[in-house]
Amino acid sequence: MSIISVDTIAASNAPLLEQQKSDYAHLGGQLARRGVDIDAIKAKVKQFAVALPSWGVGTGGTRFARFPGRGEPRHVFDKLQDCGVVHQLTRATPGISLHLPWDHCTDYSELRGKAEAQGMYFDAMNSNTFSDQKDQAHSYKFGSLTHTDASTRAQAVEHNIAVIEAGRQLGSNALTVWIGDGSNFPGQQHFRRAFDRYIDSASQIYKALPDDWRMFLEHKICEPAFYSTVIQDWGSSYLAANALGPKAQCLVDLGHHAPNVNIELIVARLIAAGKLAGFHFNDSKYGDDDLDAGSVAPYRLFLVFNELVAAAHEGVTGFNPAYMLDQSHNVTDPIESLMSSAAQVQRSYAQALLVDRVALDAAQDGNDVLVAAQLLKKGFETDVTPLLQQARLEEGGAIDLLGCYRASGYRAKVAAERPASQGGGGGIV
Ligand code: PSV
Ligand code: MN
Repeated sequence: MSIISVDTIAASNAPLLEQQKSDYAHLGGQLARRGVDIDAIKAKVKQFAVALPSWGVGTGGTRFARFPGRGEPRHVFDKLQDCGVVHQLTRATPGISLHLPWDHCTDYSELRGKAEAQGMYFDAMNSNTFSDQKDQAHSYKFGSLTHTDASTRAQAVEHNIAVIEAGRQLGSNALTVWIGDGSNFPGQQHFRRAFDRYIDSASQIYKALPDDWRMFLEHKICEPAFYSTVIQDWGSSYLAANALGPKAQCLVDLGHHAPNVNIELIVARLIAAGKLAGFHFNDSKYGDDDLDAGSVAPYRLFLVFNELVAAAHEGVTGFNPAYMLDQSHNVTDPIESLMSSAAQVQRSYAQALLVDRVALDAAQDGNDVLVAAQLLKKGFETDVTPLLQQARLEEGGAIDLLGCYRASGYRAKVAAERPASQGGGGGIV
């Protein structure tokens, strides 16, 4: 089922075909001189998928304000359709990661059927115990899975189990747990007891996982709790994943670290420990800014992929990370941001595939520092745009993502169908 007509995509591609052919051949010639087969890299890029966050197709905001765009999705079916546009043009985003109860739906089999008709499936499910829902018996103001009150913890556990059940109906096979639990004042929380309560609650959720499911534990250095966070870093996440068992692994959201933290090193450590669950890709300048992937620090994204490609190349056992975007699109059309972020993640992957692993091993073993550094730079500095475009073209996508999307008039069309959503203030008064 196509949301953007096949003719629109063909019309957008037509004037670019000749130039595309020659750019691809030129890059192919350059790579051949390095002993790299461009078609082999293209085949790997075509296999690569990054899941879309359902919450990413709506305009995001800060705690100060949100400025909604036109044609905001009204419900999960609208979100699914917007995700379908991203996938149709990029051919790189067949998975959708849902967030409950934001994406609550009375008929999950209908939702699953619609996704499948779009050639899509449901990736990891996310639970929300970081905000209170209408008619909820116990408040999460002072925590959820780690709350001092047993009934509040039980309610949060129950919600996670309901999310697993919804995910089972949707064909998902993973639950991502991120909690906002922590403290705002020194002394507010007994650190060790709060962590113990987390393990106790999380193990009840773990027990409810179907056999073929994984549980992704997502850490975050701060926010919404500003003084301390229970699962604040990969160390806490790793301790928890170990305590829970083999199905529990650590999810790395790129925005959830202190500035200057070496995220690629964390990735390498988790791979070595067999505990890398996967990623929430985004970029950041100050903290959890949820900026578009690679928009600020593309080299860092490349270095993360360098670790991933190295692990795959070396055949590390159990290495099977899940890839998702997690961004907040505050000032752009979310569909445009998601498309360019998916392409950016693919770009980093392709560039990492170009690194000469044999030469890098030799340079590392021989302490040839500059050559090692330059081998990485050589991959990163290669403009793989024609390769990405060719992969999309061959899969029925758009050579020029933005051009095609804008020519389709999709945003204006949905703006006419969907009532304008309210903007408004955030939490600051
Ligand atoms: C928290 O900052 C986070 O990264 C988690 O993944 C949430 O599920 C998501 O953002 C949406 O709030
Ligand atoms: Mn995240």
